[in-house]
Amino acid sequence: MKKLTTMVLTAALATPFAAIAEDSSDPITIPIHNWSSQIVMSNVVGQMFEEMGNNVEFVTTDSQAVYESVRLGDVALELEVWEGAFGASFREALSKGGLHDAGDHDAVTREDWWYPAWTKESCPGLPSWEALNACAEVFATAETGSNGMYLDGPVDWLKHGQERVAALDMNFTVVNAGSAAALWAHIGAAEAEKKPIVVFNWTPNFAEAVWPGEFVEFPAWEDGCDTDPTKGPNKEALFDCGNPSTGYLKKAAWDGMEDKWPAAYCVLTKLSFTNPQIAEMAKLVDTDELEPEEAAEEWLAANRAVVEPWMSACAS
Ligand code: TMO
Repeated sequence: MKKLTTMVLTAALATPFAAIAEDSSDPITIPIHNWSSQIVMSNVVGQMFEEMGNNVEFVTTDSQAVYESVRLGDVALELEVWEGAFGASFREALSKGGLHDAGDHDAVTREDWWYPAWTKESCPGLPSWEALNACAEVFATAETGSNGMYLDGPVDWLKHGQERVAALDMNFTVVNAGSAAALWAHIGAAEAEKKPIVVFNWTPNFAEAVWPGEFVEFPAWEDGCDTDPTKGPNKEALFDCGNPSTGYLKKAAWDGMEDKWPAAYCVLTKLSFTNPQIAEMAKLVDTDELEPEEAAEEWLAANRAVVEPWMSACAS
């Protein structure tokens, strides 16, 4: 009898995969926000978890408050922590405890004021922010008077456009877009007449394949530019810097995720998407007009070789 036990144990130890305990059958709640790559990526990863036998549910949440939800375990994870937009909320939740950094994507991100290439004809000193400011009138609209109009992202992205304009004493009026789609509509409407515009944009995104353009170069980001007035050129103001030009894209996890869904957690820590992969996820929705779930199916079908190693390394 004793001998048999030993043999069984030896066989178990010899299996090629580290034996990961089974995931709970409770649904893994994945938060969804208001830009396409995040929604598609969440569906891609949700479909991978389902293939592994998990139950998954999606919940639409505010993109800043979500860090509090991850910390409390109301949602299990966050797949796109963009340094520029969400670094501050992520750091704050980290300091309170309950969530952790689950690793970086390969992608390098940038989020900032941006213009389509034709804009440079009306304002040749671009991409410098000082040149942009000297051309402010070129961007004036009926509502902004002699000030230029800058179309910022939806309010929940906390881009602090207004604070930046004030800190750098710029002749611009900041208008918040109601949705990401409103940004694309604004660029599309300007395109026919090659009207100069400046809008919030980011990379990786589908937009770079549709409209060549450049980010405005603001004073370089310094850590603390959002919390310490002495950082950046205006020693009395916050937000007087551009966003990080080589920002991170992280994954975040609830501290309880590893115990409750060890195999899914293992996949979360291993997965990492590149700039082109993320731009493609957004394109399937924003250009090809697929529903996010179908976009995720299509993306997964075309990228089995990318995702299968992560899943087999984490099989329970
Ligand atoms: C967070 N975002 C990608 C919309 O800049």
